[in-house]
Amino acid sequence: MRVIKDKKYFRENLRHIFENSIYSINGEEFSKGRSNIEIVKSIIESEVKIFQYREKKKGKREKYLECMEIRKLTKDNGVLFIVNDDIDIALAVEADGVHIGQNDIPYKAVKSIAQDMIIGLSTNNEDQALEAEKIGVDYIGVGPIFPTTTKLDAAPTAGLKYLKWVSENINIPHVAIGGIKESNILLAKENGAMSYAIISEIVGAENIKEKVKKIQDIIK
Ligand code: 3NM
Repeated sequence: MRVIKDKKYFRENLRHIFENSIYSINGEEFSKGRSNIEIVKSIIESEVKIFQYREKKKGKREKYLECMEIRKLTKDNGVLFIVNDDIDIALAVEADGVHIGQNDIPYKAVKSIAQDMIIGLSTNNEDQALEAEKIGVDYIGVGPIFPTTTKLDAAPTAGLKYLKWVSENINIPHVAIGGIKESNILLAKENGAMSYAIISEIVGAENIKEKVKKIQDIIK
């Protein structure tokens, strides 16, 4: 029987889906001239199972149109699709989830309009992680693990110590983020990372499939 990978399936299997997985995020300015859609096709072909749409430079309409196309591609291939920040777009395209930051609309407000969605929250320290767990967030971002120039307003590097603390003290799924590369991902794994959110190292690779394969071989 073919499993229907809808929101309910993803919610019930979130931990399993996150464990030892790449969580790929787009970033067109680092993509060597390739469009977000081309990147999504490559990451799906590379068998990445979690994708977040994050776009800070485009207008709502363009983002919506890209997300419509990405929704179809991810649905057809059983990929968990999360939209960063834009709850309206996440709802309109029927994404599986939405990811918010500490300065966005608070979790409870998001939950009130997107009850059945997976909701992720970025955290940079222990207090934020404990609070996220307490209020019922589905998963947390943990970072920045390493210095990154991809996110201009990134918090100071939280480091491997924070990651290790989360792995030992927080029970909801988490994804390590910030400066993760093929060359340092083993350190994140050794410090308890459950999954790995990566922008520049993947979208900026000449050969995305080869890069993903190399990373998968390290984290599996
Ligand atoms: N959020 P790269 S770090 C989007 O710490 C984002 O919450 C972060 O990009 C956080 O893999 C980051 O190219 C950028 O370093 C990650």
